[in-house]
Amino acid sequence: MKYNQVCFMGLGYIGLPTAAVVANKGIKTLGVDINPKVVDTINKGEIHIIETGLEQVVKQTVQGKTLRASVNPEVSDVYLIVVPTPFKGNHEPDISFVEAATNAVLPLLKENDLYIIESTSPVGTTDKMAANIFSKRPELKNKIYIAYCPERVLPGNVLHELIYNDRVIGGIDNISTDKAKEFYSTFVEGELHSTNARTAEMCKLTENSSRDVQIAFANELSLICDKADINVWELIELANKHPRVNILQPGCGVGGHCIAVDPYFITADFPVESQVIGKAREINNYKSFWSAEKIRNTMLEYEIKNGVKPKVAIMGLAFKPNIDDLRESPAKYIAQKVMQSEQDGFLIVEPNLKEHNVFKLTNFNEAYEQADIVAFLVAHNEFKTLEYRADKIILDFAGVFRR
Ligand code: SAJ
Repeated sequence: MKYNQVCFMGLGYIGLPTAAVVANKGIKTLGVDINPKVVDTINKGEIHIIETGLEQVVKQTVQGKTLRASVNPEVSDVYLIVVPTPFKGNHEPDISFVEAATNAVLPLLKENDLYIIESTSPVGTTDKMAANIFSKRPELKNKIYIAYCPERVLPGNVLHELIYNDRVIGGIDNISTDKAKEFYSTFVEGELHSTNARTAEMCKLTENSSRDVQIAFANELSLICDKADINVWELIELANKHPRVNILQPGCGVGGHCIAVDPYFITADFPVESQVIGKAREINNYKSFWSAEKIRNTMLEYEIKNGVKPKVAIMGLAFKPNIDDLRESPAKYIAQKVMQSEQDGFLIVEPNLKEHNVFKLTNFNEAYEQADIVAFLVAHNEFKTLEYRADKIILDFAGVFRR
């Protein structure tokens, strides 16, 4: 199938790399974003997000004229909805961006077009959007193809995973699934698995909830081990020697914009049934609160014992190791919480950032040298080069020294 133009609604962490990969296949691609600054940046061949290797592909495809950005959608053959689906204050999913993007392309749709939602969405969203489309454009009923296909890429490795990960594709009918598979086969080398739209929607939520539940188990173990005076890292390593046990690593909480968010899309719609999923969210959130309390209590104990306030190094602000992304970061939350009443005596470290608009950053070696209490919140590679120092109080929430 030859596509005259593919239109991506949303040029964020997933939309932009996917648009660039499609454009790199020589397919004319239009990226649409409501933010004119983002559109200008991309049209200059530059990017507004951080992702390894992305700037080069964007530059190449913009220069080669296969990728172009605009604030308005244009008539195309394929429309991909790749906008954020945040949640509201009460953890109810907010699909208003998906609705707005759909309404924006609605007048442009024509016979044989393909409309795909990639945004993480509550179960039933694709059917809802299809009903919306057909209510306003009844002449398109059975004439266009509608499908849901979630992304699964890991921030930091997006360009590779976009091409090599398997994908799950669910249409509102079999022909829609087939048409969507045909489109993805233009750039995906992983296997394309067919299902229906509701299963594909639930599959995305299940993947991230599964990881959240598994991390919650590790975090719960870390709380038990702290009380029981057992090294949780050693415990997990030993338990994982069992051929059918594979426990993840505890940390200072779960962050990012996916794993800490998507499970709420299940708990909001299935509150009675989703007991484990809901509890896992609570445990992972509690772990951040507990870590902040632990730091504050250790500071108080130090002050009582030594008669002076301690210097405290907060090691890491990112939401996971070796990235500079602070969105929904438990480490950032903990830093803010422990510094709430007073800011003196804290050395904040984030080796992946040059500067931060709130925190004054210190080099990791310097902070380690100067601090009386060292709280490792993220297991960045730089921290693993440090030698364990018995003369310091080390709170290792991230398993840097695994002790
Ligand atoms: N974490 C732990 N312990 C672990 C592993 C992770 O505490 O053993 C923490 C991390 O520190 C971080 C959080 O979990 O705070 C999430 O990190 P992650 O690396 O597990 O996942 P994300 O959010 O970067 O990306 C996830 C991926 N989903 C799964 O692995 C099931 C990715 O494939 C998805 O595409 C992405 O969410 C998304 O966009 O949904």
